[in-house]
Amino acid sequence: MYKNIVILTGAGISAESGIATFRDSGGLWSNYKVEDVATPEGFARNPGLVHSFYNHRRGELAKVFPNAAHTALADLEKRRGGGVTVVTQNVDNLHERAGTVNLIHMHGELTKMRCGKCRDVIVTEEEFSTESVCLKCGGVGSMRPHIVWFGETPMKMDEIGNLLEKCNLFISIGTSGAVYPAAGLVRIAKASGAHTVELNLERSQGASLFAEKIYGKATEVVPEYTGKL
Ligand code: BJW
Repeated sequence: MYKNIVILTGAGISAESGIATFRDSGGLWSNYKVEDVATPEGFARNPGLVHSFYNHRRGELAKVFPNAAHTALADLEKRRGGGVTVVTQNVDNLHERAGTVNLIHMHGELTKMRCGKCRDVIVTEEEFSTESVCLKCGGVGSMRPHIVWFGETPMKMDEIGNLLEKCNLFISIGTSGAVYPAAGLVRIAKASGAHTVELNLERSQGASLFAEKIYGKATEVVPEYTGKL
């Protein structure tokens, strides 16, 4: 019986809900240049483009629903009554809409914006532009997506490190293992003595680091695996 379970999720868990992944063929990075829409430098160069990229994705998120993999993780947390935390790289809100409560968004959230001047964070479903005004400090054009771009520090890293130190089971779901520090979390879990499992459509870049690997669609392999825990 595993006492403390940490589950890392990536874009693959939301793919069957209809949200595009990043690096699969036809993924977001086939249509947009990472340096234009997912770096602070890109935002400084062309904030209008970055706002329209995230406005569009926020709009798409409102049209989709959690799938059987999100629900299986929420059920696991309820059934175990503690000791299960989902650390997601995803900026969508499908885990919380499925019922997951112990959740860390390490790369930020699509439904939040923050002011680059006063740092105030708001929850929103609205569209933003270079004319948008911060309701707290009145700054014009200072609002930016509450998202971790390349070169920025992921959120709640200390909390994630503490969880991994106590973890007995680390499950990685639907991530290519291409982006650090998320891709390195498995090494910390292993150093803590945790059993490590990869559930993905195909071998990720870090597949060799996992003790157990199961390949298939998230909506099939996740309920099957978590149903046994
Ligand atoms: C399915 C499926 C189905 C599909 N069922 N599976 C050189 C070496 C090492 C590191 C670096 C380096 N140069 C720079 C770095 C650091 C950099 C980095 O990692 N770069 C790499 C590209 C090399 N990282 C950073 O800059 C990070 N910050 C940082 O390092 O700060 C320093 C620091 C470190 C530690 C402590 C403190 C400080 C920040 C990274 C920010 C990432 N941001 C993004 C954008 C978010 C906003 C947005 O959404 O717009 O986050 S990038 C993008 O990639 C997004 C994702 O969260 C992230 C990971 O992608 P993910 O989830 O893995 O998706 P895919 O598409 O890659 O893979 C999907 C997988 O699902 C595939 O395997 C499919 O097979 C599978 N799949 N259908 C099951 N149905």
